[in-house]
Amino acid sequence: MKKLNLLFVVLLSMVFVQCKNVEPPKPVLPLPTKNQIAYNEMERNAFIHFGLNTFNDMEWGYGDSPASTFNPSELDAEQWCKVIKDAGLKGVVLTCKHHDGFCLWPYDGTEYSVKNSPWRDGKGDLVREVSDACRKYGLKFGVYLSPWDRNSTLYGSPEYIDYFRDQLTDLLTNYGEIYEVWFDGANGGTGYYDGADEKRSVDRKTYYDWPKTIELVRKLQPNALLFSDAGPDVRWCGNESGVGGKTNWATLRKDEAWPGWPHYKELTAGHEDGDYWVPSEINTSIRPGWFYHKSEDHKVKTVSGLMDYFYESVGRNGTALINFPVDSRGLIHENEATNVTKWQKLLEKEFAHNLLQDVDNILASNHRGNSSEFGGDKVNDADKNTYWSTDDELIKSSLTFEFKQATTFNRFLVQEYIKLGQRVSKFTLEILDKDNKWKQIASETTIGYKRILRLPNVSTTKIRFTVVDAKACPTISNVAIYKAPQLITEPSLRRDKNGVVTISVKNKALDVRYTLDGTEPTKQSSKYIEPFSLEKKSRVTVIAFDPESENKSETVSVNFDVNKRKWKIIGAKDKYSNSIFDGNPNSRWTMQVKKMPESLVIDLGEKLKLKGFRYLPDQGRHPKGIIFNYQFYTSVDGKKWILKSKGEFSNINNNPLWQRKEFSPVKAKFIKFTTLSNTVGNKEVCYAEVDIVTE
Ligand code: FUL
Repeated sequence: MKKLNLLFVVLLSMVFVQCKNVEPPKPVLPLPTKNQIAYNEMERNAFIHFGLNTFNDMEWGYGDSPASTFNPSELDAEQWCKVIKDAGLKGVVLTCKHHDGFCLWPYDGTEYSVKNSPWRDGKGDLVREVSDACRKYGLKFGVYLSPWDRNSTLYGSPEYIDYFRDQLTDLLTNYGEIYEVWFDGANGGTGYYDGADEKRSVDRKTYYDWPKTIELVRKLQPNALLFSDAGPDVRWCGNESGVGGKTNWATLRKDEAWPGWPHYKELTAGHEDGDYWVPSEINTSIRPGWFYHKSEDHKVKTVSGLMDYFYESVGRNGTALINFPVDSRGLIHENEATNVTKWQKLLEKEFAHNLLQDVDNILASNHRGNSSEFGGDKVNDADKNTYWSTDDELIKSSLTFEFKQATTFNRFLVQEYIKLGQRVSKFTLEILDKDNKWKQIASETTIGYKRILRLPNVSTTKIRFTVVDAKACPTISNVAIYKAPQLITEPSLRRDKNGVVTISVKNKALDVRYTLDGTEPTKQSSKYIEPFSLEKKSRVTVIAFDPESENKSETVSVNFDVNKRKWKIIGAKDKYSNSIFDGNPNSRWTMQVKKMPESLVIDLGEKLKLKGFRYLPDQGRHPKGIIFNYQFYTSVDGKKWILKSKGEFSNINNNPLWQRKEFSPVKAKFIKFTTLSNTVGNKEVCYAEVDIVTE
């Protein structure tokens, strides 16, 4: 009888536990706003850089390029939107005014706008055309308005702030709903400034009186998110190469970081103890430059490059903002259109089937209050508003997914229920191996809105996901696994000082074919077996074919100019000096010089007809000596020099890629590359590579 009583009490209390209303976990502050959550869910958006730079082959116009040079012949904003929509992107941010001050709408506060261009006989309004096209294609529309204005005479004075706010008011009142307002961090410096032609420095923290501008945005567009280096609503990820932090907190000690903060590298990871929710936006361009340059037509990110970008942005708790440098016709170039459409198709394939839908059992080490509301199955119910959680004190906890049959996967996706804050700081993934032992296949830090891991193919009947540490009990809303098709990464090419070309592929079993005449390689083209010597200026085009399927890599094409065998640096004794023409972007020659300017003089060993030069800065993680202001001279005898090019490598600090400068052709045997200043104002000068462009 006693035993029966006890059983009854146990059963009753079990029923009671099941029925009692278990309190949800307490939120971990700070929390996202509903607009920030909606923004996270957009996942991938488009950036458009278009303006006078497009027609003047520049990255940072000085503010003096004539408005009359803005003349797209076939501008079609609907073509942009169609490409963007087909790529699966959800929003568009347009550079309504870049640093050069030129307005893409007929703003009545300046003459420096589309109204003084031949485009649409000066009657055009590009902001109108793009915002209308966005609405037609179901895309959200956002505006980029550069705080720095290299054209305005007012820049640097208090009156400029009124001018800037007036422009902003125009954009935020006349073009419908705006989802994002983008303020660039590049601020102050040399410029045309209506003829003053001088340097105007501003205090980034105080000059703009940002709080008032923010108030204005909130009033005019209450749903718009404000982007700047450190927020207030969305932050920069600290680089322009499209790589989010593996550790990526959406939280930030914003008051320390905003506005204008030198420690911008910290923006990559955010701050675990951040007191504001400021998620990261991971912006990059689909080409090396932000604006269109014909010379970069063959440098469009490949599908595998775009895939890397996806996993390193959306897959790392960030929102992707991929830039399209609209070309001088006023269209998104076909190379971009082709690659982004393929990108979207591949993403659809990779995430076509969540294999966890076929799971037989999900075991939770604990679920909150034993309530089914917080059960392990909530991570697999396709409902973003339900989640698995544990009792408050049980932070370390796991979910085990059991399959009757061995399942092969290579992608792991996990999402936190961020309405209750970002909590997890460490998690692991294990599989049950053939000997029935747990084997760890990943150990990572943060999750946030979304985290995706790319893994080698693994086959198992049990997968264990463990939250090892978190700010409070975990709240996991979604877990998924996929088996993505194999993607063949394109080969890479380099040529050394002696003209020897090496083609590298990740997978040695691939059949690598190349051409030297610019045509697309086929399976019948020359087969790459070992490094070969390339004497003449040529374009090498390569494809890696999978011998076992119809799969092949993207096409890679590199223009190699003349051979550098005879080149000599005059006066250089440093053993690293030859790194500057070894064809290896990762080797470099760094110097501490006594004073600037510093000149690099090269004897080319023969007289050549030059029409330009190229410079690659330090490619390291913490680059040094990046040249900013330069002069480039040529000479036939090494004594009498002609100045052929001078100026700045705009935006090189944020985007340290190959720089190319062209000039009118000239015969020369010697070149002199002079550094007037580097990007940080110290006495370091570094060259990863230096090259010439011959006619
Ligand atoms: C940078 C700018 O200076 C570039 O030109 C570009 O607009 C990029 C998105 O932001 O800071």
